[in-house]
Parts: sequence; C-alpha cells; structure tokens
Amino acid sequence: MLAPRWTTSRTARRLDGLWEFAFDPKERGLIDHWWRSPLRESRPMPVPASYNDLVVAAEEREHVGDVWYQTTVLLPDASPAARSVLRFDAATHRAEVWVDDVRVGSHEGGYTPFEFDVTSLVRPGQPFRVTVRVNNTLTMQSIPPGVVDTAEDGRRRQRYFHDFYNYAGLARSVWLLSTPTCHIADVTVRTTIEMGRGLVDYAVEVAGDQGPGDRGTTTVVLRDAAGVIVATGAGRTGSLAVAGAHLWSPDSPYLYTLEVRHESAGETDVYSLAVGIRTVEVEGSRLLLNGEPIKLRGFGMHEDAPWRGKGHDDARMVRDFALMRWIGANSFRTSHYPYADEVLDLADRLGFLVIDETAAVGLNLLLMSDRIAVDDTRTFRPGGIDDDTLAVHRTAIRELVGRDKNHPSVIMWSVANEPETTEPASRPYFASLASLTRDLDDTRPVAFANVAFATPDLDQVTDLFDVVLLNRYFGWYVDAGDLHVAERRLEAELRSWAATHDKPIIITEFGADAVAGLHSLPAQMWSEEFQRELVATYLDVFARVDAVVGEHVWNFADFATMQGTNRVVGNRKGVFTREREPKAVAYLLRERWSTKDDEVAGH
Ligand code: GCB
Repeated sequence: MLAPRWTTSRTARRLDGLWEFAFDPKERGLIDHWWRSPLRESRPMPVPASYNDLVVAAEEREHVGDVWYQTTVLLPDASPAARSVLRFDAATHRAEVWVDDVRVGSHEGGYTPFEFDVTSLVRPGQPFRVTVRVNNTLTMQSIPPGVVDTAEDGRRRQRYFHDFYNYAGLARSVWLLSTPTCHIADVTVRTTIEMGRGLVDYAVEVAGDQGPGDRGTTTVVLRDAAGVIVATGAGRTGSLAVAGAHLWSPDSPYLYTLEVRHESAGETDVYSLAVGIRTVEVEGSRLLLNGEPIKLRGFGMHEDAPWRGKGHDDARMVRDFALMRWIGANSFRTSHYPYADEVLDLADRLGFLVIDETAAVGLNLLLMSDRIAVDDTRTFRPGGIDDDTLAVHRTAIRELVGRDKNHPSVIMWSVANEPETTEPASRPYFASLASLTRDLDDTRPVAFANVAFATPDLDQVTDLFDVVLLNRYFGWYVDAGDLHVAERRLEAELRSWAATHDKPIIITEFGADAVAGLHSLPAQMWSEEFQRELVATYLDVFARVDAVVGEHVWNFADFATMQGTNRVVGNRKGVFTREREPKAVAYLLRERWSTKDDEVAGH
C-alpha cells in the first residue's frame, strides 16, 4: 500500500487534531447506531495518541472493548478530487468506520494502515461525519494474542502474553487523500548491483482504469539526490540501470527519487518515492550489505512515551534518532510491531538498518503462565494458537511487507517475537509463515526472535529461517545477579547455535532493568552499575563468537507495561529513561560503538 504523498496530482490532508471520543462500557454503540448522530457525552481526544494515559480513572485506562471516535470534515467548494480516500495509518487493534450513516469497512490489526474509497460519499462544500469504532480486545485469534477474563467483581480484564502496555486508540495519523480516478495503486521496487551498475527493477499497479482496452501509458524517471535524471523507463514494469550508482548504506544513506507517472483517458497521476540502491544477502554466518559484511549495533525499541503512549510523535522520533546517532548505533528492530511510516522514512534518510517485525508477540502460553491462568499451556492447538490465528498472522505479514517493501532501511523481516518453537506443531505454523514471507519478498532474509527456552537442542524451526535472532537474559531472569555464570552460559549457548546452524546470529535482546538514579558498589541488580556491567560482559562475549553479527540491547528506553511484581512502573531496561535521558550504560555503549570514522561523519 502506498504511503500518503502530496504530488502534482494528489493531495494528502491530515485529519489530526482533537476528535470527539466516548467509551462504550455497556456496548450500546452498535445497538444504538452511534455513528448516525454526534456522539453524546463525548470528550475531546487527540489524534494521533493512545487514549489510555489521557484519562484518570483506572477503569477507563483499563477499559476492554469499544471506544468511539468522531470528527467532521469539510471538503473545500472547489475541491478537484476525482477520487477521495479515507486512510488510517493505524487503529489499535481493530476498527470499523462510517462516513455519515454509511459503513465503509473495517480492519483487523493495530499497527498497519488501511483505507477506504469514499468518493461516492463526500461532496465538495458539504461537511461529512467520520465515526470510528476502535476495539482493543485481544483473543487467541488476534495478533498479538491475549485472553479476557472476568474479575471477582464482574469486570472484564484483558490479559496478554507480552511485556508492554496494551495501549489503544488512533495512535497514528488519519488522512483524507485525493487522487485521479485512474490512479497508481502500488509501486514495487527491487534493487540489485551488477558490475558496478545499480539496477532498479520496478513494477507499477494501476487501478480505476476503463477496463482491458485502456492500458494508458506509464513512465518512470529516476532522479539523483541533486534532482538530475539518471534513468528513464516506460511501461508498468521495467529495469533502470544506473551507471556508477551511489549505493545506500549507513555510512552513506544515498537516496534517489523514483517518479512514476500514469496517463489515461485525459487523467494523469504522479507518485514519487525514495529509492536506495543496495543489496542484502546471507552467506554462511555472514550478513552482507552491498556484498560487504556488516555488524548491527543498536536496540530493540518501543513506540512509547508519557501521555501519548504509542501515539506517533515526530518530536519523540527525532530525539530517538539523535540519541541513536550519539551512541553510535546503526540499527534497530521494530519490536514488537510495525512502527509508523514516518520512522522508516527517517531510517532510510539517516541510514539505519531495520529488522522489521510483525505484531506477533506472545505466541507462547508458557511464558506468562505465572501470571495468566490458561488451562492448557500447549501453545499450538485448536482454541490456542490455531489455524484461525495463522490466517490473521499471514495477513499481518502481507500487510507489513506490502507497506514496507520499498524501504532500503528494512533489511530483514521478523515474523514473530519469542514464539513457542519447541512443540512439534510449531513447525508447520512457521513453515507457512516463512514461505509466505519469501513469496512476498525474496530480497530480504526472514527470521524470528527466539525465546530462552528454545535452545538449539529443543528448537524445531530455526532451519526454516535465514538468520538466528536470540533474546537472552543470563544474569537477569536466570542466574540472577551472577555475571560470572552468565558469561559462561551465554558463550556456551552462542557457540552451540554457531555449531548447529551455519547462519548469522544477532542477539536481538539482552539487558537488565536499572532504575535511573539507583546506585550500588559492588554492582547489584536494578542499579545503573549492574546494567552497565551486564551489558559490558555480553559485548565481550559477542566479540569472541564469530557468527555474532549483531547486538541489540533491550531496550532503547524505559517503557510502560502491565503492572506486576517484576516491573517498577514499567520495564526499566532502557539505556535511556522514558524521558530519553541517558543512564550510565549509555556512556559505555557510546564508547564501544563510536569509531573515529563515525565521529568524522557526524554520527
Ligand atoms: C523479552 C521480551 C520483551 C520483554 C523483555 C523483558 O524477552 O521479548 O518484550 O520486554 O524480555 O524485559 O522481560
């Protein structure tokens, strides 16, 4: 799906701001047709933002079920729009949408965009009402999964198998887009390098034409960063050769612009997108970017901040990238869901290598069995993670790849975080996901982040994937506080992965909670000193194991979670606080990760 862009033939108007908002604890909205009139007893609510931390009542913050958003939109009198589209960058976790009294559609999944053609419902000069029912319920058939139980006092409670707060609402922009009737519906770009030349293969999908007789004409132009045309093409598919191409890399995130133009029956549509020419390959235990081995340094992250929750915020995003540069990181994982489009655009521009993850976190009924009562802790079974979940998971992958396939920063797909992969039934499940992802995109490695219990002797699925991603917590959840044992066990396990699989290994999580300002000598758990020592120990081990090609500290910043005895108002494994100030470990990482060259390049 194409990202919203202003071009000479398109407008892209954000409908962000204060919307009307109402909780629906008695589930009256659908029965009483709340979309048919202005929401009663509504309150203002900002879009984009999660609503949870903008209310003060606990039962509202923890509300399970529907909430309603509504706004009124006016098209200018002289609106040139031939086709109007209502687009939501995300609605967590599902949404149903009406324009005035007409239901225009629904969408499942909280972190990928969806849009509806509303041309026949909107008229220039006339206001129209947009009403959205957003539902935050997680079940075993949603991605991510969860269960709803009933407390002794009759309240519905949402339980889930993942460690970040279940923020909900319209956390990303809502748009009113206009395009010509016959329009460019999708563009796919793949880049290769052949004898010093960059090749940009493109495929354009057109929709809204007059039928088979009306092919129209499609032309493309590739411009360099100075705006100079370096290649042109004609037709809906083609290959553009760029002699002496500037390759995209973290050191030099060079972007070309591909301008696509489609003309048909007197209409012209224009769309342009950034293109980075680069290749990603796995060769034995090495990860290659443009044919050269690369090492990833960086973080697992979260879209998370005070008040806004998961609401996208350009200011927070810019600060996060500035801190990543300051510390010498070159990479991050979109743990544990697809991030806002804006984040990947900036990663393209600033040269970060992204492991792009679906929202499939918590496909593991054992992990939270101390906190969530499930009768049967086998994960893969009817009623557990089953064929219905698989269908939703496959759609989540299609939507992720569909949205992010053209980003040079995206170098790998992660189909899940810490799923159960020791049950034999996990194998067909993951075989289906691995082959789907490769069918959709055979230019990037496919992986998933492995959980501590699924050691090489027990794991059933790693051979189906290209890279081994490991989340490990020796010295924290196991051998708590003992870094000597942690060091030995970590090294032994990494060597055993390297011996059993000839694949690159990336440690996608390692870390320790530290409450900022808590100190202890000798270092003890929860202090800044202990976090620093644990991270230093791990980095030393990684440097000794050749197959390790990446280290992502968990986590970039402290973040909100559900309440629990092992969480101090959220997860404190951040290298930065939730307010994005450094803890002691940040200076250690900056020292280890910053090289002279980086400093010269202004990293
Ligand atoms: C993990 C999870 C991550 C948690 C982290 C922790 O393994 O992947 O979501 O936040 O551990 O801190 O427990």
